[in-house]
Amino acid sequence: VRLQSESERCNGEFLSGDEFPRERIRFLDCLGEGTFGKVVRSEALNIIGTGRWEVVAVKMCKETATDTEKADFLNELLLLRKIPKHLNIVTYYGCCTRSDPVLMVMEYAPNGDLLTYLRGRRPKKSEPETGEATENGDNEKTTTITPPTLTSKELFAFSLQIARGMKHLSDNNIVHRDVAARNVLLTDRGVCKITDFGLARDIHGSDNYERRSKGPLPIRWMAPEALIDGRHSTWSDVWSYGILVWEVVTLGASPYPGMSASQVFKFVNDGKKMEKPQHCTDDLYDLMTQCWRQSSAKRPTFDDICSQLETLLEREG
Ligand code: ACK
Repeated sequence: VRLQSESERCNGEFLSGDEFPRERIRFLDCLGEGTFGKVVRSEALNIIGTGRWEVVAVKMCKETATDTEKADFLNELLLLRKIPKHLNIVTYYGCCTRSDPVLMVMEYAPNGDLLTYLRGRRPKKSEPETGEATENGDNEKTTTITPPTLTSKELFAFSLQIARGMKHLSDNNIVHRDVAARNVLLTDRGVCKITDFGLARDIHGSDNYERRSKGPLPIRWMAPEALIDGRHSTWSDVWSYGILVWEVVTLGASPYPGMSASQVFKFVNDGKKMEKPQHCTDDLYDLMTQCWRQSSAKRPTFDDICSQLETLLEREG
């Protein structure tokens, strides 16, 4: 029933001015493929009124996508197009819906997703080729460690930008439901953009969204109330945001290291929290643990989080 009413809603709304002529899109290369969709770096003629071909990202469903996956894709399209523009939310440009495949055109973020970016900035161990002589004249393998290239100030700044984007979503009654480093994009100027609104919901008029459909769940990012009875809200987004900050501080580690999904489920339900990661300041860990308060009402708002991070950043100088 849900699915039907969603696609009916789409058919009505698609007749608006953001339909973009498909022939003015040139596909370049595939940026990534998920289970049901792919994102292609493309060029679109005059999509932002410059009269030129602009580089954009085009998201589309695969032909093999299930009905639920197609519904998630259309949900993302419908939701993204009505979010008022914000620096820290990926900008939606337009769509092609009059024939298949349905395309969603959005701004291109050259640095890809934050998770991959963070992992790529980890100190690397470089080893000379086997048998290659080293400076010492021997030919044993040596290991040189490259220093980390991200400062704690930069990591705070990423966290703050994402919190600003999340505040914008909550101000507009949108629950994202999949807040994670993999769902943040990065521009060439280091600007964070929240993306992937496939699971997001407009909760106008209700405080909570109860999940009804089945699908893979981002268990390690989920608040206890979302895990136990599918209750999603801005407060459960705050919890997930705390996990995202943990990912940022650990340069993209997987939350609850060494634990299986069912162990995570039990751990979180028992009211336990991840320990302070190495190199994490007390202040930032304090912020994470506020986000992980068992009682959702006791968690900070995104507005509080922004203020705390602004103070921390000022202190960094
Ligand atoms: O790390 P990535 O290149 O960043 O791999 C994923 C992949 O597509 C699947 O989501 C990339 N991607 C998604 N949306 C965009 C976008 N708007 N700009 C640039 N890359 C994008 C993402």
